[in-house]
Amino acid sequence: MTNKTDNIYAAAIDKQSFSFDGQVAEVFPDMIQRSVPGYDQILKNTAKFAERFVTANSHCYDLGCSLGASSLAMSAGIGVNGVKIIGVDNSEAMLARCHHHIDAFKHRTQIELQCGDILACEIENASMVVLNFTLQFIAQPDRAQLLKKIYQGMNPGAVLLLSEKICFENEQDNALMIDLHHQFKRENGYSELEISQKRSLLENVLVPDTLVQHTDRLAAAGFSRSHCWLQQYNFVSIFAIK
Ligand code: GEK
Repeated sequence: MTNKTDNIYAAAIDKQSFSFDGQVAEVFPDMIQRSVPGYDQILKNTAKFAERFVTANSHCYDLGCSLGASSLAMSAGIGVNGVKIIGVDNSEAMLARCHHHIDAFKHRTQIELQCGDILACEIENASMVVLNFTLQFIAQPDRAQLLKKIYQGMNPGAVLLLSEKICFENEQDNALMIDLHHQFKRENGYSELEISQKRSLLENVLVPDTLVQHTDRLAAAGFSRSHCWLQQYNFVSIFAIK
């Protein structure tokens, strides 16, 4: 599988906002690796959570699956039989590539892909649900309802893995974390123009919450406990238990 370099924003562009189109899908593995601190760690540990939480004859969900990296990570960790992983994404361009990706990598657990809105998909008999960097793209008023639906479709003792870009209430701290994130991107070869164009395109598309907003929302949805198990700058991963 070739990993094409993301240079979509290297020259000045006249796009009005960001979308998960064919151009983004084509360079996605490179884009997410170079843009999201901790992404590799999150995938590695997605497998470890799957190893511990996924039960026989249950479902796993990868909501906003993009090219299926989290589905494949879950599959790598699952040691029990009769499990189906369901990957859902509403970008046709992403899902078309996801099919190829999934076929190209060995996986022993069945992976089914659904093209659709995660706000509308059914969740049932779930022992693990992954929302890796997807909730941030859902309209803020819809987030609580989505988490409630996920909670209701999970079996007792099941795990939700929620990874997100976050913001901080204190403006100085927020600016520091954004600055360190941009430095991370520069160190990964992105130019100032690429960083600033991507930042303005994502404005109003990727809307981050604070860590407290996330944990409060998880508690309101019914989760008995949740913890941030990884943080790098303004990127976190949380596990929540039903
Ligand atoms: C990974 N989890 O590599 N319904 C379905 N899909 C959606 C919706 C929606 N309402 N909104 C956005 N998406 C992946 C990375 S990327 C994160 C996830 C990023 C999809 C969107 O099409 C995209 O594929 C994905 O959510 C977010 O572990 O690009 O920062």
